Amino acid sequence: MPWAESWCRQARIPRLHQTRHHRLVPIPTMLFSKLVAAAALASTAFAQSSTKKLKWFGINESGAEFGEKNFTGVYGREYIWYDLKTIDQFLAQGVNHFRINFLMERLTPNSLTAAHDKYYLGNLTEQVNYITSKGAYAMIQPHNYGRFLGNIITDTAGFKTWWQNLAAVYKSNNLVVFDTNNEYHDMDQQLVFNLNQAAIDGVRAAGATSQYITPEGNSWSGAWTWVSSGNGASLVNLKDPQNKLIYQMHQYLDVDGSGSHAECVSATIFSERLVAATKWLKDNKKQGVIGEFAGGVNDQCVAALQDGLKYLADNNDVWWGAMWWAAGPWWGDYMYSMEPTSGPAWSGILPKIKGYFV
Ligand SMILES: *[C@@H]1O[C@H](CO)[C@@H](O)[C@H](O)[C@H]1NC(C)=O
Ligand SMILES: *[C@@H]1O[C@H](CO)[C@@H](O)[C@H](O)[C@H]1NC(C)=O
Ligand SMILES: CC(=O)N[C@H]1CO[C@H](CO)[C@@H](O)[C@@H]1O
Repeated sequence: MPWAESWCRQARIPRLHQTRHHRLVPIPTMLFSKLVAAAALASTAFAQSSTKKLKWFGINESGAEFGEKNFTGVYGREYIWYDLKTIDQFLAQGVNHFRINFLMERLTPNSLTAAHDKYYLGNLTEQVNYITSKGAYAMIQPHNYGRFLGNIITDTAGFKTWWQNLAAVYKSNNLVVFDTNNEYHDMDQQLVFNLNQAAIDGVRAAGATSQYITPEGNSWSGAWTWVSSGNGASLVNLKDPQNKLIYQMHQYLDVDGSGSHAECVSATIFSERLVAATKWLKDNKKQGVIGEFAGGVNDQCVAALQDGLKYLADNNDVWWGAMWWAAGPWWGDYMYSMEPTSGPAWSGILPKIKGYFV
């Protein structure tokens, strides 16, 4: 069965190397007075702030990037798109943001500047339109780790063109969010900066001016290493004329932060791994989102997830939300699967975390 080989082969293996982290953008003025009021409250007392919520409750939809070493692949054999009925099931649970995984090579075969494959783009657009027609956000997420056809992308001009061409398709849809790339890693830091800046420039050059963009960092975009890896010092200098950057970081709760174990290190490991990144966001007046997080279905992980989500919500002046890893039709009994309704996390995690979101 395709799912079995797919999940061990791709989604997880890259993570084994290590960690992730990420962040975001400016606070809408509307919210500003609320935030000031909240900050005042928080400083007068360490009172309970458990009523604070996160505005983005996200799910990673994974499958269209499966078989990722087979750059072409065939729909239904190497990869799959997402069942639109499951989108409705997530919406009913309060999920309002879908991070859509796909492969760059299937969209523009052989070259960053090639024309779009009509069918792959057709499927991506069908997903995006369905999600946004329901009022939810659709995150366009090339699941490429800063690579194209297996090689680190060094052609920043070509990367800008790739983004300009794709953003043009969605430029009038305000509910689309652009994720520059999934989990850059083992790359020159300046190149990671340059690729993020090229993506931002390409999106804006396409006339997509109202959408949020989420840069990701090197080192698998880990939150816990956002500062120590050098991502913070480098990516703080990204420029967006629209001032709508939301830095995207990833955070897993297992021993090596790879998202490959069911066990969580402790009941407070999630919040602990967010402290340095939260300070970076606040110090630099940036905004962030946790674009991937997960833990196994067990009491310690549930406690850690709740503690971390409360921490994020308590700091919702800088954190927009968090996106569970993952859903998709081919995950089978994968320990983190939140696919309705058979995924272990659908019944074991979702009911226990949804209260932290708006
Ligand atoms: C890639 O996918 C195609 C289409 O399913 C298949 O025929 C081919 O054997 C695959 N190649 C590899 C190397 O897996
Ligand atoms: C999705 O991809 C399949 C396989 O290439 C294709 O037959 C179908 O027409 C595509 N759907 C859309 C909406 O483009
Ligand atoms: C934010 C998030 O969860 N991203 C994940 C989405 O799915 C891919 C796998 O297909 C992961 O590698 C990403 O980390």
